[in-house]
Amino acid sequence: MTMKSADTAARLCSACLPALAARGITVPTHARSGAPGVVHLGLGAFHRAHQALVFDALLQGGDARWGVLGVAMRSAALADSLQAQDGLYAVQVASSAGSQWQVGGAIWQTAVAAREPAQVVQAIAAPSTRWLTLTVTEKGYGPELGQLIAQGLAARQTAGLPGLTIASCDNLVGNGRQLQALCMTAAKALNPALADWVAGRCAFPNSMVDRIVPAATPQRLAAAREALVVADEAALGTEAFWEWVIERRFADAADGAVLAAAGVTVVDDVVPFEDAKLRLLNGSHTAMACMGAVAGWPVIGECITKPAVRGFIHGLMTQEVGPQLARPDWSAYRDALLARFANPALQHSVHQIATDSSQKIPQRWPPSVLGALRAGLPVERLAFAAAAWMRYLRGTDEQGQAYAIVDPLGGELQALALAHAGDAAASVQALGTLTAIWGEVLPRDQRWLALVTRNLDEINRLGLLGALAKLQAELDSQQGILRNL
Ligand code: CS2
Repeated sequence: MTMKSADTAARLCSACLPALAARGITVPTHARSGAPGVVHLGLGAFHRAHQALVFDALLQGGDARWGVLGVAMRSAALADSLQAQDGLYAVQVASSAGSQWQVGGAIWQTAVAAREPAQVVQAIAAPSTRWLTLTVTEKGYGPELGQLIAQGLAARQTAGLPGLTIASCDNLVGNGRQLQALCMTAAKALNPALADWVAGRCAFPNSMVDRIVPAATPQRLAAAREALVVADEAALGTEAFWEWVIERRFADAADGAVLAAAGVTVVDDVVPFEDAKLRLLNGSHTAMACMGAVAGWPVIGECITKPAVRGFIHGLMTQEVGPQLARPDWSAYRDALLARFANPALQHSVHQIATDSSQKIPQRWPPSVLGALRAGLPVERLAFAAAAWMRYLRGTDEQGQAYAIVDPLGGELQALALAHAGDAAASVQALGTLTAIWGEVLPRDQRWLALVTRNLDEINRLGLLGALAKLQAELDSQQGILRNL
């Protein structure tokens, strides 16, 4: 047998499951065929290691309504790989206690929206479908998405079928409401009676989802191959922690109890959880991503183990962001986050997190800056993070290594950053006043702009680590003065 035929033959598939179970790997034993009850848009790593495993647990418990038709929005490669593996993929869950492989079995079918849109519309309109879930990333929330969903809902209405629970699971503020607005606009444009039907029959819960799931690396695929003996092109690594908090707002009210029994937190108001997560976890992530990219630290685990960065992130969460939050246990969430960031098994690339920063920053930083300014809290670390982003946009690290700015506004932002590279004040005038990123108020706040300018100037002169040390020394001496008053 040649290497090639050995490679193509030995792929993860249903027939492999008994052998994997015998090796101590957790595998699905539930039936994995039939009509899916869930259509999921956005087949990325996050969904497969988070929600799809919750659905897998429900299926394993005997509730056959949670099989998923997984829709990749554009790229066919992953959907086709999963199809070739009978929808199966392995997840390596790593905690301080060690790591364990698990095979997820909730994805029963796949499709590609760009390649077969009619199939997606039909799936949304299928009698078995009860839920439509989404992880299409921040930039996915455009009119096209609303139109795709509205077409499926129109077919449901025509067929006299019940409404759906339509749950956005992206890192947006009020993600359910944003998706609802998008779908209502598209429904109205199709037909006003459809808009009434959607408003009356479909539910758009807000939802906070949390699990760190880095994109798979060649190392992870090699580890999967070693653990499973067969190849798995869709393998992933993640942490043990996961959290899904969802608003009690369902097309079928009984689903709340079903999800709660699987470990999902069902609440009347998701906002306190969403604020804490977007601002503490994602806000810190984007800060470390920009800092790490500039300084040449490739993964979050390396950033957070540098004492200067750990101190900075701890201070950011404790002094500037945390006191504004309504989540009652935010300081425990912060402490857990510091440990999660340091998980050495994750190898979470700073460049992956820095991708699409222009779409992520609006949820992650400006609400905290505005809240801190209103509450009289410090904003020095948030200003440092903003400055690090501006330095990041130049596309070359401090060792002179070039990297790509992957962002829908990347070309424009990089051109602005490079045009003013040596002049912090001009950079901040160009990049700190973009209302699409910072909103209406911060671009006019001279105190804020001056703080960002000072930090960018120090980064330019002293390097990222030098500027960080100087900031910390200044903050320490301010604390000292306050203590001595
Ligand atoms: C990260 C998130 O890539 C990013 O922007 O901040 O994917 C983060 O890992 C998840 O939201 C964690 O729940």
